[in-house]
Amino acid sequence: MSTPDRTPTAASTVDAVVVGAGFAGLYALHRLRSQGLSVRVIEAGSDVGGTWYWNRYPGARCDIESVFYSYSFDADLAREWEWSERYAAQPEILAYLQHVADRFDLRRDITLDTRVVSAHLDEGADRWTVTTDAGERISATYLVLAVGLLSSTNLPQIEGREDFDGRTFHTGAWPHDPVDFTGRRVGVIGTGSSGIQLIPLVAEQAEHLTVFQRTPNFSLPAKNGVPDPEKVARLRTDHARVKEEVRTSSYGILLEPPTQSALEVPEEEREEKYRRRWEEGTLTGILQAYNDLVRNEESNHTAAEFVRRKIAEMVHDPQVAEDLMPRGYAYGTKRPCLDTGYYATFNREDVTLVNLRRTPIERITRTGVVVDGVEHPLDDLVYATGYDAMTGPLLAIDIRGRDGRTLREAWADGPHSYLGIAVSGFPNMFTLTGPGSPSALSNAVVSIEQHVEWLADLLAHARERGARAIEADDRAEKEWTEHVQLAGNATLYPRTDSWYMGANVPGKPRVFLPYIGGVGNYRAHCDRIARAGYPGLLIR
Ligand code: N01
Repeated sequence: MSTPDRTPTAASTVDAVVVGAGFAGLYALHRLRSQGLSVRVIEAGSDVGGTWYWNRYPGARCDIESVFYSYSFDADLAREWEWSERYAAQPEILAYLQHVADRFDLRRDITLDTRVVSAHLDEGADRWTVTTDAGERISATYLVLAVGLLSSTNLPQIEGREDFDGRTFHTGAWPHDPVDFTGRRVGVIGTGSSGIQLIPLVAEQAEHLTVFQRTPNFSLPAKNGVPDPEKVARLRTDHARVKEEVRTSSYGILLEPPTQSALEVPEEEREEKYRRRWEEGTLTGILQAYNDLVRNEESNHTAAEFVRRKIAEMVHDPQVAEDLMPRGYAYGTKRPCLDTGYYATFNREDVTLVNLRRTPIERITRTGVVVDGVEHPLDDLVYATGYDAMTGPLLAIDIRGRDGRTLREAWADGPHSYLGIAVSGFPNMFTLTGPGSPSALSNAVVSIEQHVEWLADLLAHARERGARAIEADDRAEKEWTEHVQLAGNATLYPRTDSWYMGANVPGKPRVFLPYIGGVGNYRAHCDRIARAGYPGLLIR
């Protein structure tokens, strides 16, 4: 592991700079290096792990079963590593990524504690000059952006935010030392996946917890426990086949694809299926019970009603239950959540739910949060307010391509890309699981492996031909970007304000960011393109 030299230097030269050492960056390093490329990974954190390095809030865990939320590129790695839980908690996932870094001797090419501030194209040479906050300049043929989908934290613009005198936290940048909430009055703003995971644990410790909820979310119980022994055994004995099934599925997980509409079956049968899926405790179990839940409002309503009835069963106070029920948007169009004891937390005497749908936060003061003229006194305030998703981490870097055009300018009306990985005007730059790829609508690890492997093959193809530059063709990019929007528009997603639509960040263009065509279909499409010699890319 190298430590950054903070004095400016002459540019060092490598084949590829990879930005980020999370799931994507680590695998990109391993794969590209094994093809003989010289690679430098630059990582802002003090260790590898990406999302799982930063998100240390109480309750942080994955919501895709860990046996599948793991790399599949190495059968031995998959066989050796034993997950202790069905949904592993953050420390265990971080330990896994540290293990991967050590096992594949990755650390020697990773520079930690260092942020990439800019990447400028040298047009004549088709190379990137990457500058870090340590003052280092690196000249690279390829710029591989593995910056994560949800890594630019979003703080709400609430009057008085800076005035608060107590401790403040954001779930996505949690302190490394454990935070003790014992005896404290804690406020949490936000009830997305992060808030829903954190709230039950903070409630157990705090003297009093106040939850400020703007939009209630749909959450299912995780039914966490030990990993399913059958799935573990199958992975051990039949790794290749399981891997193939996962990779060709819709979401990158093992789940029988639904064949019926929710409206095709009698109500009792539908209820029974939802009940079984609820008991199974998976993120997409209910959403994938029928084939039209994200397309047909009436079908969706049946699932939404089922979850609302469950909330009513779990929450004792009818008004609190009503306040916790999502209404006015379709189930699944904000990312659903998996929780452990979330709804029951609101039965505690020491937990208050403040419904911001009735009255929004007026302001934050030195001592608390004011809603409807009433101050809720707080010692600590936790922002579980999410991220500038998908484009935020890319646009945080000063990226300049052809003619000095910035990526921010190129994406002023929303991201444009070919297959979510290449951008016209930015030759030799690649966005791993970028906007326009299935990424956020999938098991991210499966999508990461697909992008890294496809990119590695593409680079090998170009290098064999002595090509210096690879760039998305403008027309192919337009067609793909339109296709991504058309696919999104055929669903209920665009009707909802969510981070999928960029709606959580003021001023962000409203476009559907991920590609909803399905992991398996997308992979097949990318493979066809590769077999045809990469039409849609200019390789010269
Ligand atoms: O963020 P979010 P997150 N006043 O954007 C509220 C992944 N993830 O960090 O919906 C009041 O979902 C906002 O309200 P509204 C996963 O993909 C995965 O929770 O905008 N409230 C919302 O309730 C997830 O989807 C895991 O009305 C304000 C909340 O803050 C993604 O990360 C765990 C507000 C933000 O929810 C993001 O999740 C955690 C304001 N001014 C995260 N501004 C796993 O389990 C915002 N809010 C793997």
